[in-house]
Amino acid sequence: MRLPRARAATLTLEPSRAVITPRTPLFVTLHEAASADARAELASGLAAQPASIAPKYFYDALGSRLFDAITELPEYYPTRTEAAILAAQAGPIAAEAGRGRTLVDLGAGNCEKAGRLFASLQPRRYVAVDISVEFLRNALACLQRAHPAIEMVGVGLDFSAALDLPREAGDGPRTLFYPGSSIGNFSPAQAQAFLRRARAASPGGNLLIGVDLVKDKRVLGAAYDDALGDTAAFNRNLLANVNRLLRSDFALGDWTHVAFFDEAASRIEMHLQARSAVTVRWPGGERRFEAGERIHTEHSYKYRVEAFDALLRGAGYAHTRCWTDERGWFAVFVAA
Ligand code: AVJ
Repeated sequence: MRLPRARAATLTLEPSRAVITPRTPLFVTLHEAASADARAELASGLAAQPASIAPKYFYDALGSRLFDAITELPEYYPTRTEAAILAAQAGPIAAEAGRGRTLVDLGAGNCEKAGRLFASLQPRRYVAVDISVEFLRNALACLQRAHPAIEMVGVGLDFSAALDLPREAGDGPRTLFYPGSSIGNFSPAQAQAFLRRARAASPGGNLLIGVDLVKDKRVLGAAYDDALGDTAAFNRNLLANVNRLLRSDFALGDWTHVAFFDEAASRIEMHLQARSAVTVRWPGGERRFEAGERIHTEHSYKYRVEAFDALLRGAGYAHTRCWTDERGWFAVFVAA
C-alpha cells in the first residue's frame, strides 16, 4: 500500500513542475580531459616498443563525429545489425532486463541507441556516461526535451579503469547498457575484469551488452578499411587529439591507416604506419619512427557466442540470455 501512494503523489507533482521549470539534465565530470595522467599515459605509450595510443583518445569532438559517420558506412555492419536485433527482440529483451529501472549507458556518445530503448525499457532514470562530456551535453539536452518524464544525468568518466558511478546515478536496480561491441577494445582477460566491475556496479541489476561475432575475414577487414576512407580519417584524427593533449607535433599526412583481422588472436588490429622516417616531439620527450614503423591504436576482439557466454559466467553472471541476427554476425546478451 505504501508504494502506490508514494507514486501517486509524484504523479500529481510532476506536471506542474514540468510547466514551471522544464527539466534539465544534471552533469557531473569525474575526470579532466587534459590531465597530467593523460599526458603521462600518452608519453609512455609513444616511448614503448612498439608504440601505442589507447583507443579512448579517438573520441574528441571530431573523432566522435567521424565514428558516427563510420556507423553509417555500408561496410560497417555492427551498429545497424545490433540496432536490428534490439528492435526485433525489444519485447523479450525488456522482459529479461526489467522495466522501470535506472538505465546506465556506458559510452553514451550521441545517446541515440539508448533513446530507442526507452519505449520498451521505460527507465525511470537515464545515466549517460562518456569520456567526452561536451559531446554528451547537446545529445542529452535534446533527449531530455523528447522525454521530460525521465530523470537524466550526464557523467564525464573514463570508465575503462574503474566503474565508480557518482551518487547522482541514484540507487535502486540498474541495467548497465554497453552496446556496440565496445567490450571488443579490451583483451578477453581485461574484458572479464571489466564485466566483473560491471556486475559490482549494478547490484541486483543486470547488463545489456552488444558483442561482435567472428565471421568471414573479408567482411571484417572491409568494416575497418572502408572504401570512403572514413576509418582512416578516424584513425589519423587520433594524432590531432594527441597533439592537443600532449602538445606533440605529429603531422597527420606522415601516417597511413593499417587495419587487418588476426585470426589466431580473433581480433581486428588498427595501426598508424609512418610513410617515412620521422621524429615526433613533445614537451619533455621525443620519439623517432623509422619508415614503415607502426603505432598500435586499437584492438577489436570478435567472439563466438559460446566464448562470450563463458566470459560472462567467469565474471560471476549466473544467468545469461542471447539474441543474434539471422546471419549470426552480432549478439546481444542480457546477463544477471
Ligand atoms: C566502438 C570500439 C566498437 O571496434 O568496431 C570502428 C571502434 N574502430 N571502426 C569497433 C571502431 C574502427 C569500434 N568500437
